[in-house]
Amino acid sequence: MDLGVDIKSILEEIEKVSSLSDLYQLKVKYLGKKGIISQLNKNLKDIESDKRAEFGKKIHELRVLFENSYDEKEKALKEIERKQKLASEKIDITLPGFPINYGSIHPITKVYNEIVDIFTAMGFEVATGPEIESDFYNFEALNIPKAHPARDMQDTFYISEEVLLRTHTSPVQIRTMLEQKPPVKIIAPGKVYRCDSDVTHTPMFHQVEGLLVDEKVTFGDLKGTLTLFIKRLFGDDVPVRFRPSFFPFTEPSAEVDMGCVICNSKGCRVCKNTGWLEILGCGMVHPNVFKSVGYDSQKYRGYAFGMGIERITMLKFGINDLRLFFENNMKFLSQF
Ligand code: 2NL
Repeated sequence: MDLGVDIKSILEEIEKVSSLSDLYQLKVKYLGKKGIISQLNKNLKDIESDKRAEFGKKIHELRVLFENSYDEKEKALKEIERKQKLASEKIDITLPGFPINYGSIHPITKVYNEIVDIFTAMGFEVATGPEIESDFYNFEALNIPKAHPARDMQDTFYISEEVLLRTHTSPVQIRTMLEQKPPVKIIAPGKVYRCDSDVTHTPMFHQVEGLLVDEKVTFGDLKGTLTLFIKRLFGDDVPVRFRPSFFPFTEPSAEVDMGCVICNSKGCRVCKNTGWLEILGCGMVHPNVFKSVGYDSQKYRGYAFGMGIERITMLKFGINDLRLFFENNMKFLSQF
C-alpha cells in the first residue's frame, strides 16, 4: 500500500529550508487547498472501499509527520530570526557618549561682574539706561561742544541728526542726576558704540563709569576710591599713579596708571617700556555738567571716572588680541 509520495524526501525538503518564507511555501505546497496532501485526501473517494480506511490512515500519518517536522523547523527558524534581530539591535552601553560642551562665563562678563561687585561693596548703586540716546544726554549735557572731535561723524553712529548710539555710559549718569537730588553714588556699566574698527578697536565695547556727588567731595576722595578699586582688582601690591589729563566733562582731570602686570613694571611691549599701564580716566565733575542737570555747583562737588572693560580684561588675563572676545571660540572662552 503506497501513497505515491516519498516521505523521506519531504522531510529532507523541510530540513533544507533556511528561511520562514520558504517554509511557508512548503506548507502551501503540501497542505494548501491544492497541496499534495490535500490532493491525496480528495483522491480518497476513488480508492477501492476495502483499502480506503488504511489509505486514509496513512495520509493522516503523513500529515502528522509533516506537521510535526514543520512545527519543529518553524520553531528553529523563529529562534534564529529572533537571535539575529537581537544581535542587530544590540546597544553597547560601554561605548563613551557624545561629549557635551558646557558653556562658561565670558571673560568680559567675569571682569564686568567683578568691577560691579567691588563698587557695590563700597556703596555704589548700579544704574542703567538706553543704548540709543539723544545728542543732549550723550554730548550736550556733558560739556562736549558742537565742534569737539568726539562728536565727529567718524566716531559716532548717528541714527538721525539728534539720535545716536551712546559713545559712553555718561548719559546714564546725566539721566540719574536729572531724576534725583544729591547725594548720588552710582556706577553705570554697559555697552557703548564707536564707529571705529581695527586690531585694537571694536564698534561695540563695554564701559563702566562712576559718579559720586555730594557736599564736600574732594579729589582726595577720588584718589582713595580709585586706588582701592585698582588694588582690589589687581592685588594690594600693584603701584598706582595719577597723571594730569583733560576731559571736557571734568576739571581737573586725570588719567590713572598702574604698574605693568605683564612685566611687573620692568618694561615690555605692552607698557611700551614705561613700566606703567593706563587703566582709567577720571576727574572732578565740570561745573557746566552740574549746570545742565540743575545742580548747584556752589553747593555740590562730584567726582567721576570711566574705564574700558575689554582693556582691563586683557590686562587681567594676559590676552593680547581684542578680537578673541568676539569670535566665540569655545577653546578660548572655556579657559576662564
Ligand atoms: C575714560 C574716561 C571718564 C567721566 C568718564 C563723567 C560723567 C559725568 C560727568 C563727568 Cl555724568 N564725567 N565721566 C569722567 C572722566 C573720565 O572716562 O577713559 N573712559 C574710558
